[in-house]
Amino acid sequence: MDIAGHVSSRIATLLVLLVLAMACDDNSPPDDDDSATDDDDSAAADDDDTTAADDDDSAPPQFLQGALIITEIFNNPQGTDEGREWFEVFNPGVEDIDLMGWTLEDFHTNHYSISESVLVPSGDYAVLGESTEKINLGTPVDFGYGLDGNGFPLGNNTDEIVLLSPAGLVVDSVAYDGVGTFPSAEGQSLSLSPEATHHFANDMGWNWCLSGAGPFTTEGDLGSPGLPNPDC
Ligand SMILES: [Ca+2]
Ligand SMILES: [Ca+2]
Ligand SMILES: [Ca+2]
Ligand SMILES: [Ca+2]
Repeated sequence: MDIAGHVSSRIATLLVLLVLAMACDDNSPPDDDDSATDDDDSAAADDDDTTAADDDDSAPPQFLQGALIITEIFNNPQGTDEGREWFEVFNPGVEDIDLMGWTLEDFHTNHYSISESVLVPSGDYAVLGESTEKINLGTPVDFGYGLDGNGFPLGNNTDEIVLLSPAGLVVDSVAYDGVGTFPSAEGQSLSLSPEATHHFANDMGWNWCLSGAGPFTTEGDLGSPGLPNPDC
């Protein structure tokens, strides 16, 4: 091929590439760079423009596993359990977390969606329990999810607490079994060892002990709702 032929061949190649470039955008489908309803970020159905309800500012925060950690469980209060159960979560991150839109589940029948704002401050705790009223005998419950049957009852021997983010991710779960390696007693909370404050470590019964802190109720129940757990 002579030089002229070579040059025209290169031009033809460039033209083909140009046409191909015009036919698609510069990133992954199915979005594009224009100002229509989609764009080049990764969030589906939103864009970078200023139209309300579809820009990037409205995307809910995304959470990773371990963004919250279940650190204490009071599944068996002295005497009747009604209105007095609770569990504690810890936020190890640098941002406060609002539990609105989060879901509590177990592996069986219970399913509870949190529909109001419940703040878990960075580096701090929140206590979720059956009641914020005096039926709980003074327990500092931050959010009441209701009583047995209409709430999130905690089995005294075997049960699970599963925390799901608004996107449906299991951020943490604990499946406890009083006849296995998890401790169990009436009137004492299950307390996670401070050295095991991690969403994997709290799956292991040997990282939990019966709390000797408190008492936190007039009945003498032992635990540390809303406060750091003592060493096991
Ligand atoms: Ca119970
Ligand atoms: Ca009881
Ligand atoms: Ca876990
Ligand atoms: Ca505690």
